[in-house]
Amino acid sequence: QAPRGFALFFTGLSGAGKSTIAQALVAQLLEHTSRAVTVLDGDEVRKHLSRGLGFSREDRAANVTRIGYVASEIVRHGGIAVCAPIAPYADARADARSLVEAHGDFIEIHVATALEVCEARDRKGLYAQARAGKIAHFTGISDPYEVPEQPELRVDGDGAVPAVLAGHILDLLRKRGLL
Ligand code: GGZ
Repeated sequence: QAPRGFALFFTGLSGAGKSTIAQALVAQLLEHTSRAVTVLDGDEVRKHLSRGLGFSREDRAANVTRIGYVASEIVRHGGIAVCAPIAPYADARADARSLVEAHGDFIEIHVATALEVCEARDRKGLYAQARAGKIAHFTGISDPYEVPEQPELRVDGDGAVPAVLAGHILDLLRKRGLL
């Protein structure tokens, strides 16, 4: 019997550490499974799957729903999908969840790094640009982030080591019988 597929859906602010934790997780995951792991990272998705979309509520919803659809196809075939968009709106996250849950498990992981920490890191200089009014609708500055109420897991990205957080996620997967 083919193993049940699942999606790991990271959500959180820009600079929260979603991609870094996702990368650490994939590395650890591949030590425990020979199943295909497909990463749908925010940046990559916007270059390909969602090219042309902006950051209005509608465009973000379209982006997140597309990610959910691709993840659902991966999960339908028994694969593992790792998604890492900001996904600031609860209703779009719920759409992605219901697409995936038709075929397997949806594990929502809120990377709850404080805005102050994300802004202090400002790895790409985007927060400074948003504060200067050069980027409109920037999540956390001039656009909302709806905090997930009941994610499967909430991790505090403030000072944590990505590999340690990834370890906690693997523990959760084991507990759920997914690994
Ligand atoms: C938020 C923005 C914006 C605005 C450009 N708001 O840290 P990054 O740079 O690499 O990740 C952010 C990425 C967000 O795209 P997502 O597809 O994850 O967003 S959503 O789920 O809401 O559709 C950031 C960059 O794009 N970026 N403009 N206005 N982040």
